[in-house]
Amino acid sequence: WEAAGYLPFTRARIGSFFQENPVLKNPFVEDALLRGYLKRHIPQEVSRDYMFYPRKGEVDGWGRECEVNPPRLMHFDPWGRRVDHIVTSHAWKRMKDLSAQEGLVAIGYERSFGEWSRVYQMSKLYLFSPSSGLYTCPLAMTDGAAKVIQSLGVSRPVEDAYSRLTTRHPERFWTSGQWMTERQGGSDVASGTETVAVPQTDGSYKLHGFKWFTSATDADMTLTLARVQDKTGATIPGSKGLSLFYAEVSRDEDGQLRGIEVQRLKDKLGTRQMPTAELLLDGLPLSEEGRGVASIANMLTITRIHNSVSAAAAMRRVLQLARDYGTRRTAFGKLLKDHPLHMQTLARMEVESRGAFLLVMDVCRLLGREESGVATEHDAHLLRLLTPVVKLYTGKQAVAVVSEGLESFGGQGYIEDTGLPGILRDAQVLSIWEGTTNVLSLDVLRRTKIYLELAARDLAYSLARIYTGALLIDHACWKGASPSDTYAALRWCEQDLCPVARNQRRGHYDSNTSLDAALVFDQSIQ
Ligand code: UCC
Ligand code: FAD
Repeated sequence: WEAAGYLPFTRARIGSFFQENPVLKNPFVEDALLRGYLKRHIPQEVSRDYMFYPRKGEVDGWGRECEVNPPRLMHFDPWGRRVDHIVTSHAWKRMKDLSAQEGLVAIGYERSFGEWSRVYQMSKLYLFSPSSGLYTCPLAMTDGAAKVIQSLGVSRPVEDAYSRLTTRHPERFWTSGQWMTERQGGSDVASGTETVAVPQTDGSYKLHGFKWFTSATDADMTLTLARVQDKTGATIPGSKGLSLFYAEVSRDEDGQLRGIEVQRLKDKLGTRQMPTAELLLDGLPLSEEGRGVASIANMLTITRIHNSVSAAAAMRRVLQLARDYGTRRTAFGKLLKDHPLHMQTLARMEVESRGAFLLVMDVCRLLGREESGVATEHDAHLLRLLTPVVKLYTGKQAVAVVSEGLESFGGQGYIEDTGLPGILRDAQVLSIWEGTTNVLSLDVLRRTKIYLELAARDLAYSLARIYTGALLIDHACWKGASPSDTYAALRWCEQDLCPVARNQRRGHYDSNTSLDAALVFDQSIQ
């Protein structure tokens, strides 16, 4: 530099070193466990890269565009008419077309791979999810709506809707919303739902209410809950009074939304790629009266499984980037990958990610068995029990693993336009929507017929950890397994597998209610 007549770091010169960015290689090829799992369970000819990872590279760019060009709400047109138009990016619309073409919902209903169809579908979604710009959210609800319609019977007025939700033709493809949450409560839907359904003379209903969270609000239709009014205007309180309704989101000749007003879009920590709105609405009937929660439960099963797929996928994505970065970044004279402590950190994340993947895929396997009519009674119970378990466990794991993952990039992990912070922001919602950790733990508790409320969360974690340990061991015993599969199983089993037994031994469930409350509300300092 000096011989050439100038020094680094003078004036506008910023030195000669630039860190190479982490490179996302082919996520299918890079994922040894996914490939091993597919090789083991799905016939060889389907375990091909092109069948699982649609339009590599191109999709990543669209996902990023969804993040930097988020949806916005246009309340009025230039001439002052109320239009409530949610403007989305080109990339978001392309995701919709691609999703139809790739059959990301359709595969589950075509069932070309028999009982393994759900594993095939969810493997594709697992690869698509981290690049999808959150398009997996409307796909989850679309899949859930198709499942509800199928379970209630595909007849008018929802026959056409069902064929649109499950088509591979982009021009016919519809997405669905899932509007359950109102201001009084999203967990306690039975007490929180104020929306009323007023019967009309033609047999339809007008819904009047306020939906507090409605995601991917650019959907073509929705399923929602309301209380039917009798002739006196009275409704039945609680769960028994709730019915499920189908509503198409359409516009009249003047371009105005029929029966829906968009109050505003939510200003969110993450998931900014997709709109989440507050709505006033009206619609059409679908379920028999009083069976609203039970009818929409099929949707919850599907969306909770999708949630878990996204959680496992987020962990895998951050790990793939972190391990590539480890081969490019030098600290204290050697590459990060040559620092044993750094490798231990990534290995711990890897074990969590492998466990999450196997747990998610096992639930998909059970779903596929149930849907293709080969499930035993035991399989059906296991599916019902493990659905909340996998959702609550992977939702929490995703936040922990992704957060650790960001740290593995040092300061760059905190820098917005690397795209890394968005992975953490988006992971944070996975434990909140579709049932919070506590609410799902209580659901698990009810399934196991144990009545110790304070143990609910620890019990759910214990089930997740023990069952996942068994899956890791089972996979390690497969004749095609690698030494890493065995090592991952050992590492998992060395951890605390059963927090509920430990805490019960220590008496933590005996009389803690008042002590917990005193601790939380502690004001004792003088
Ligand atoms: O958050 C939302 C969308 C976010 C965007 C989509 C993301 C998808 C992933 C994307 C990845 C990127 S939508 C809002 C989600 N909201 C919830 O999850 C609500 C959480 N609350 C619960 O889960 C509650 O447990 C309730 C509301 C389901 C039930 O509470 P209740 O009032 O105490 O009711 P019961 O008594 O527990 O259940 C009523 C009936 C019973 O059937 P019957 O009457 O035959 O005895 C239950 O067995 O419903 C049945 N049931 C179920 N059946 C309840 N839960 C289930 C279930 N999970 N599966 C089967
Ligand atoms: P609350 O029910 O008030 O819960 C508050 C806290 O209390 C939580 O920590 C919970 O675990 C705890 N808690 C509640 N009950 C119990 C109990 N019995 N025991 C112990 N702890 C308990 N909803 C939709 O219907 N459609 C959507 O499209 C949709 N999109 C969303 C998008 C985003 C980005 C977000 C953040 C939310 C969305 N939701 C949607 C709403 C979501 O499903 C609810 O926020 C969620 O179910 C929790 O309900 P809540 O907000 O009323 O919280």
